[in-house]
Amino acid sequence: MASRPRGGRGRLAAPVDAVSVGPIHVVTALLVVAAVASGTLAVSVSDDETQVRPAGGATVAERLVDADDAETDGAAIRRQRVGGTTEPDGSTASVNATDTDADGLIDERERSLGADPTDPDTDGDGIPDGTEVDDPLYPDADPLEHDIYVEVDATGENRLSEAAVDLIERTFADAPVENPSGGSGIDIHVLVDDRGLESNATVYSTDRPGPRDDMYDFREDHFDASGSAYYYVVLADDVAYDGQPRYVGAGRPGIVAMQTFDAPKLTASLFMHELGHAFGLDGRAEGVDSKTYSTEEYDSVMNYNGLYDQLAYSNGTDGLGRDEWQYVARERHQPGDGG
Ligand SMILES: [Ca+2]
Ligand SMILES: [Ca+2]
Ligand SMILES: [Ca+2]
Ligand SMILES: [Ca+2]
Repeated sequence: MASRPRGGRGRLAAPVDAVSVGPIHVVTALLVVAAVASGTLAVSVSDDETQVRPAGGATVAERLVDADDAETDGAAIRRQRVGGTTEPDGSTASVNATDTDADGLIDERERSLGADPTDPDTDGDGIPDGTEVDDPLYPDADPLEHDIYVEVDATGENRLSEAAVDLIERTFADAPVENPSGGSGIDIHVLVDDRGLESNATVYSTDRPGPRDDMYDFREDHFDASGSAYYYVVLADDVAYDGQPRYVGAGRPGIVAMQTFDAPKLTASLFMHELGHAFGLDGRAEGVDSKTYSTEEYDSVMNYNGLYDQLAYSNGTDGLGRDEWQYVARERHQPGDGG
């Protein structure tokens, strides 16, 4: 995969003031943004002076993911799940064909693709070689490059703009992760699925036995790729934590609920932050969800001093020295683990 250039967007003139709320993070890894305590943000972005607010709507200038495309994507996921059986390596294989690592690809075909006949997951992304080659649930998967799949559902009028998705894709493409193909980077596939789901003011809640209003309920009801390697994201008007409106996002293993912003960079940054939690980067790790370290000391979107001002995870070259990209590539929580 060729690395793409970064977006080159400006920095926030007045970064959103994120605050720590202590032990809540240990349990919930929630994002807290004090600036939205009143329900509105008042932050200006230096490059275009856009007024930012937690919003379901988008600015006129912002191109949205096309509704027809989104519905097509959603239908595709459903079809793939319904018809989802994938014959391992097709019917043309001879009866004597050997699949040494039982990944669904015979050794001969693995060699022709450059995959490892003795490793069921050559690129270590959690998706078996045969699945990457043959399963339509994973469009554009490459058994020699790291792939991550995310299904995005949305309540009401919430949207992930193309610009936000592009920023996210570029950030992963630039990841300092080596691939068996010889290239670097992670190919993240953000598939927009359901839209216009019934909205609710308490999408993240610890009260699971209550009304069907938390992100786990949304996942149970609407996650077409459930049980696969996909991560699940639900966009909502209000990701209140037990009714507290200052929260704009929540990430737990395998799952994210978040609000969106008019400015693509803010949405993309919050997406990266909460997805980091879905990968297992949580508040028990030093510096995560806190302002303890400057961005020079801890250069990550997981740092509240870096949130909204950047997109990437740390690469181990900052003062803290923790390589979050390697964690994401090699040790992250896999949804198939039960998330
Ligand atoms: Ca094989
Ligand atoms: Ca293999
Ligand atoms: Ca793989
Ligand atoms: Ca792959």
